[in-house]
Amino acid sequence: MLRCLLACFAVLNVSAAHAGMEQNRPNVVFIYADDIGYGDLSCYGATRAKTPNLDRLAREGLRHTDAHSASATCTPSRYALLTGEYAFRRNGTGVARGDASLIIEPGRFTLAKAFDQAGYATSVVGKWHLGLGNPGMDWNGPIRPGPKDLGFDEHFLIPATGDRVPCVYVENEKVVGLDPADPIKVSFDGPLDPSAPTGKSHPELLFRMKPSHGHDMTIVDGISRIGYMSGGKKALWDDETMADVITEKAIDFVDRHAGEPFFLFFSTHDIHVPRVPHPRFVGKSGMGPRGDAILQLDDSVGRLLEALDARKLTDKTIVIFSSDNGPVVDDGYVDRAVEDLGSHKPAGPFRGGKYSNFEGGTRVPLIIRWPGTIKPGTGSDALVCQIDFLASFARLLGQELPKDAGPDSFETLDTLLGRTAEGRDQLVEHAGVTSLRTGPWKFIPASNGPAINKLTNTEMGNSRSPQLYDLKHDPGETRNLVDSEQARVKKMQAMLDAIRKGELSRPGFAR
Ligand SMILES: [Ca+2]
Repeated sequence: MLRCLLACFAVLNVSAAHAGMEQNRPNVVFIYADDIGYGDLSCYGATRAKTPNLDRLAREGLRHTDAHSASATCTPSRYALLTGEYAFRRNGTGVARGDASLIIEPGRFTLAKAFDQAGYATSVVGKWHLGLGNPGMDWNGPIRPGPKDLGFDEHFLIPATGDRVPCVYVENEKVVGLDPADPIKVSFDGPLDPSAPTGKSHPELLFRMKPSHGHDMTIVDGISRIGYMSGGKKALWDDETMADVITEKAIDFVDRHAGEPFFLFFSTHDIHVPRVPHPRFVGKSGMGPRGDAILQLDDSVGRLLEALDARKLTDKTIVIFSSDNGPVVDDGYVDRAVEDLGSHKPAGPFRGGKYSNFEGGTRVPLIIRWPGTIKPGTGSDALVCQIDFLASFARLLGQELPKDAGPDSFETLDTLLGRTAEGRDQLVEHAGVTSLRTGPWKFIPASNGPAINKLTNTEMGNSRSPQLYDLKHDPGETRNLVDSEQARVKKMQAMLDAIRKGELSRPGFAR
């Protein structure tokens, strides 16, 4: 009897240890949407846009309400997410050209590397926009260095953005479907063939979408883009199927790695411009292509969640959803985004949006689901930032950060998972200037930048005088308290200066 009890105990013990192991090595699917605003999802208060799959994720997980991307535009946000370093510390991390070389040095410790070192299968599928190759790279040869040099085993990429050439997919260092007899050339310095029609010279060829500002160079799929490309005709993507193509690639990765821990960075193109959703979504939102692209994004999320359900992976997978920056309405194409917006507020209660120093620039949705660990349907208003994923996941995976990695990435795992309500005690919000958050306070230093970006009609939060807002009582940043809070302003300016000088890096960081 005793022997039997002992044996049973041993079995229980082993399975408990195994379960613990599994909890320590969950799969991670990080869905990174593009230009989705705080107010764009029904689980964040939208009433005209319906996002049932994201609502499901929120219902089953934790919804953060003071979460931030590291910057108010794509490239710097993504740079900071992967490296744990604020983009303002590095030259060349602004919005990248379509022919930019890789902006993160090969071999550097990244978020993907943390998973890679922990023995995970790793992949990035979707929008990259961190540059590829070395300067002057030939797109017809091997496209490297790239994600493989930063900890991703495999990749399937939109190299830059939908509105920039080259309009081709790159899979594991090669342009997909490239005919060697029709080589690709890419230029951002001027036309490759002065006789080739552009959006500017031949607007009658723009059967799908016309530009509202810029975006008037090479025409692909009836849409003119930023930059010039020639050749590669068979490799050109089709905008209407882009979400389906990358969603299927993401699910294929899950399928191939269902039996081992995996990290999937699924970086959607939705809802960036040009917004050309598949015909099955067209007209369904009542808000034009921008609203229809929100529905398409939600559909991609739903299909990925279903794929996890069908493979019985839901319980051992952390799913994260967030956005790389705040929302923008007219971002360069005539797509009725402004006209059809109605009462919809893409940035929710916040002021500004993509590009802006106001909260709308970086305050984004962040939903995290981890069955068995995160209590379903919970919320957190702690101050958190995507830049902390590096240090936080390193801890979860039991990986030590190299001393010189992730200077600005603080380990905030318990906050991200809702185990504590204590958030960061300071955060830099990066747009035209660097602003500082401490608790409910937001300090925006004086700057000479324009108050309004006239092209996108965005309030930029620039002012010749410094600004201080109490977001707890004034989330819309309407009452500047600089005059009545001079001591606080001084303190926050000093702290911002110290952070910029690298004096308040994460514990243990050393150059
Ligand atoms: Ca973006």
